[in-house]
Amino acid sequence: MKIGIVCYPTYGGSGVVATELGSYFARLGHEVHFITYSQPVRLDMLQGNVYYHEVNVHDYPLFQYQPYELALSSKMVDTVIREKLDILHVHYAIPHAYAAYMAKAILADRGIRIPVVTTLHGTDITLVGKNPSYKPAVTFSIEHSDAVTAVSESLRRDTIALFGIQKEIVVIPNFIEPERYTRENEIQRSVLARPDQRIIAHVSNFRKVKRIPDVLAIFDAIQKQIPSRLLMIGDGPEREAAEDWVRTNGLSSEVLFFGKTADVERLLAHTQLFLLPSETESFGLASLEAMAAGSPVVSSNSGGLPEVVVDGVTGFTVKVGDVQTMAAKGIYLLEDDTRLAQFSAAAKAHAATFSLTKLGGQYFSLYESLVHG
Ligand code: GMT
Repeated sequence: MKIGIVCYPTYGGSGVVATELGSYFARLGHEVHFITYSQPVRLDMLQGNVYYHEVNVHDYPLFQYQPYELALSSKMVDTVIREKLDILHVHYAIPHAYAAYMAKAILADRGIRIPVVTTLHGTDITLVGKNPSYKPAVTFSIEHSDAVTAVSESLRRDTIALFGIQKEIVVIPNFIEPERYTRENEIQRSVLARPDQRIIAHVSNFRKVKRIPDVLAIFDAIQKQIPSRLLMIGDGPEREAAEDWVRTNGLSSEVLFFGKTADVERLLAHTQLFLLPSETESFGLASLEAMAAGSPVVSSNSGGLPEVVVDGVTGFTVKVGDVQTMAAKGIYLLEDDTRLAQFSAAAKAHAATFSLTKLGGQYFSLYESLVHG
């Protein structure tokens, strides 16, 4: 099959999911065409069967805002025609579903039929999409996609509640490749922590929604009772304030900031507790990745997180903002080696049920039903 994928090319979860899914289909022998404004960060262009079509928006002094959707629709039209694509899969509704609707209409005018799958990822619905200035266009383009998927049951419910969507929304959860997470790797544990310390980690884009001050408060409470190090992985607007807080509170030697790094899996391999206290999270891909690496998770219970983290089995889900309980759950996990090993094994086993082979297969069945149906 010839598949067009539209996504954000950055470190965000939706871009990662789109890139990993496309790479998987390419490995299976399908032709995968990424259409976006820069090369997706996780994309290996040398793997074969993978193509990249850059969307260029030209600056013109008349425009206060550059018309990205127009350039994207036009690039989709060109790519579908030139590469004879069978299907377009757009990740993140804004503005991709809208641009895809326009591309489809233009192509229909030229007698070309192209089915469009829209995958909703979270903030396109819960934060951005419900903004009244986007709502009619987002609602329309979701309704007019040939198929709509959401990454969790919670996001499916939110989409129906916020937009009154009538169209069926199929839940296909995010995935990992279990074989990529191994406890053996070339980063020495001694580089990260002393032998007597536990290793705690957080991975995100350091936006407000991730509640970075909660991550630090939970860690602070834990390290007062259990010697620990915190690995802060990722980058974003809240990072500077977090670094200030760490310095002011004398924790500089116990909190390590890694920024954006390609070593996430290798760092997670040493992680014994993962923290994700987000305000809202449609899925929380980072928590699934941590579990795949064998780390239990203490997260908030918002959005789709309880669909990923099994409370009391693979970690704990706690009310948003209740940092005291989150810290207490973290201490409970870290204070007992046997208990920690049990939660670690359960986390790894549960994460394996979200395999790319299984969930990629669900996406592919959906493609087939639209292309041949
Ligand atoms: O976390 C973000 O704000 C980034 C956003 C994205 O662009 O990828 O993440 C959303 O999609 C991820 C992949 O499906 C989910 O794992 C995240 O939970 C979701 N983020 C939120 O709902 C806040």
